[in-house]
Amino acid sequence: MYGVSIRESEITRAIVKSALKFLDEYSSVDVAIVGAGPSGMTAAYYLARAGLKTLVLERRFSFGGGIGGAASHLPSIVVEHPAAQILSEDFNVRVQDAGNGLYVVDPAEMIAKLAAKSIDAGAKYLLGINVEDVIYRDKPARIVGLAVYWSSIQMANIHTDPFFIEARAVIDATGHDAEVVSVVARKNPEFGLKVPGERSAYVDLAEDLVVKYTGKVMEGLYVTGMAVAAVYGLPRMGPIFGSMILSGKRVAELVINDLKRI
Ligand code: 48F
Repeated sequence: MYGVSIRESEITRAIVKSALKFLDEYSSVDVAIVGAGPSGMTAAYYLARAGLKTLVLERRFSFGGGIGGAASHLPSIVVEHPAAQILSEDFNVRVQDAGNGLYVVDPAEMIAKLAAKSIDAGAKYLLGINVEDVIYRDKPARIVGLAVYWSSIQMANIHTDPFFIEARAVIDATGHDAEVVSVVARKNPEFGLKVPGERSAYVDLAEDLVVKYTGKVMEGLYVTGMAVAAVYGLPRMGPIFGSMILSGKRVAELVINDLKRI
């Protein structure tokens, strides 16, 4: 074909060699982000841009988390100041003024550009990987990585032991269920974490509080995006995404600062 004869076994070798090299290299990272939604991808961009070895683990085979479903499946994402400027200036997303301090962006463009910008900055993504658990140390208590397996195994509902990824910092960007903090709270009660879940909607308050509470929940473990609302019992904000961008940027700044000091 096209002057080259393709051997099936060579296809297999090309896949296996490059995939195993990747998994070998990324079994230990500076930052592991769980979830490729708006907050996780924003954090990935700033962390990678700062030179940190950054890996995003996403259960689905696709980027974007809740961006694609947008506002009740209508193809417009609403953001406010200053997230609108950040999307425009740092991610080259086209932003339209909708009046009343609101701006709209195309969800497909937002997904594509958050993903592309973070990848170009050096972040790596593993799609189709489910994060099941964390790795911890005691005395002092600290999260030091993740236990993961393929999403297809989770969907098949069969048991297999996970493999491990060590990280200097883990970021829970899993959205409404705060899955990473929840598993730590459930399995390790001595760490004193609680996940009360988000409250009903109060947009103005929620947008500010999610950013304000973004950050470290215990040594080695940080939370961003809607997971912040679940962990701190904050109100939800529904179909407005500005705080997801600001929260992702903020968690990156905090982690960069903390890792510089270690
Ligand atoms: O839900 P998601 O978009 O989280 P976010 O960044 O943004 C929330 C908004 O989309 C929206 C909102 C804001 O107005 O209310 O909902 O906080 O993305 C979370 C991603 O994490 C993946 C999940 O598939 C989704 O793409 N995820 C969740 N749990 C796991 C996971 C897990 N255990 N392992 C791997 N990926």
